[in-house]
Amino acid sequence: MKLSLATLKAASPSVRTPAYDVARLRAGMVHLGVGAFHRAHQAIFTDDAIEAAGGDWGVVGVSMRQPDVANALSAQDGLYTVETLDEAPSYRVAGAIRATLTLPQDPEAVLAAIADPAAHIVTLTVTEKGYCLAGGTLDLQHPDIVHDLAHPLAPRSAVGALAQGLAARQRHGAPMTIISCDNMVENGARLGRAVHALAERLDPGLAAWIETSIAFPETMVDSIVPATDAASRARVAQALGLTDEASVQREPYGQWVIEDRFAGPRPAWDQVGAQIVADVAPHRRLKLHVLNASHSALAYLGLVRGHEFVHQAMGDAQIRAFLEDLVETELAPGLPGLPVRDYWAKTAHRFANPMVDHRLAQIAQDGGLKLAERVYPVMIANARDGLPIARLGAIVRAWLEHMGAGSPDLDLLPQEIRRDPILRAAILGAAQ
Ligand code: CS2
Repeated sequence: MKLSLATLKAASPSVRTPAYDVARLRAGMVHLGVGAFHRAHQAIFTDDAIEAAGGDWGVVGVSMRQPDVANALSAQDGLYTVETLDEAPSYRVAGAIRATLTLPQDPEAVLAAIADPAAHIVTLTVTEKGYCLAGGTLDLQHPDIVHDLAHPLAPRSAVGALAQGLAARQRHGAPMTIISCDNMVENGARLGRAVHALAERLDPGLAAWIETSIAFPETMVDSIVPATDAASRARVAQALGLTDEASVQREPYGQWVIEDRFAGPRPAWDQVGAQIVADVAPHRRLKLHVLNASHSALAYLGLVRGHEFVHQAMGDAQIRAFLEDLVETELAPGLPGLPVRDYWAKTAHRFANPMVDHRLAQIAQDGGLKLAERVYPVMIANARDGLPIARLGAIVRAWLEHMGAGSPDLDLLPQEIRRDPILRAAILGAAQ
């Protein structure tokens, strides 16, 4: 039997299920990119917030390209299981996702969901490349943006869906909060500028309304969510007594820091562990440049040394020593005022969790875009301040070698890095 509203009562009593009436929950939010990270992170904060304080905060989850996840969820009435990978794994069924759509198949419905006056918030996890940015602003030459300008009612990009959804929303004028939940520097401001830039080209009146009525808070999101695999699916089925084609797995740790800049109401996220703060930047700098940067280091250094998972690469004395040196000599001095060493100690403990089979290959994807957020900003600042950058350079080199099957392909570097003699020397290894 498959998990659904009809079978939920048959789920094993050891599995936590929603303490609210899922069937009566209505949607108050839209999420673009309903992948594993959203289901394991924001949707769980939302599920907790609904349990704690009520409210019609159901989520319309949108698949941006392939219909598979949306179809699997809709066949289960939006229900899915989260497996938490602790010493003894635990399981809960989440009910926050109330409807699913696939953008290429249902563009009108996606735009209508964004325009719906009952919806107050859009959240996004579309990965770095989903923002179609170049140099921090919207790339008007990006094929998806070129497409969305020509066919605004059938957008392909998140930015296109938001601009056109807001165009429909402007008719009734209700404000909205749009929250980027991807690992990027200035994620809120950049998304805001991108949506504004596209709107400007569609209709300057729309762009002006967006400026006054739509909030784009900054965020930092954190939880390690390995791609769902057959082993996790099997454990879920065993624990639940039902099959689940949309389950996800995650580590116990989860953090969400959101800038206190909402245009309207929000779920009681602050009552269930999310931090609503005036300034996200210090939290995000720590996370991006310590956790995500060392994650990328583990991926590129670990794969070439024959490791498959993060916890294995963490057990490699040479890699571990590299990371400790990186933190001590380059990250701690490069991020003054932040508790870098303490944060790293906790992060190292999380990375070493043997229950979490997080594939290095998953982290290695999209290296060019990821390093631009995680590594280059500290590398550039350290070089400017006369601080060491050899290890940061070594991460970049390891990525270039990963891409070039052993020989670094310098053409992959952005011009400002390639042309800077100090950065270039650090990457080529001549700086030590
Ligand atoms: C990882 C992140 O895949 C990656 O590039 O570094 O997804 C990481 O697992 C999360 O940001 C943790 O919050």
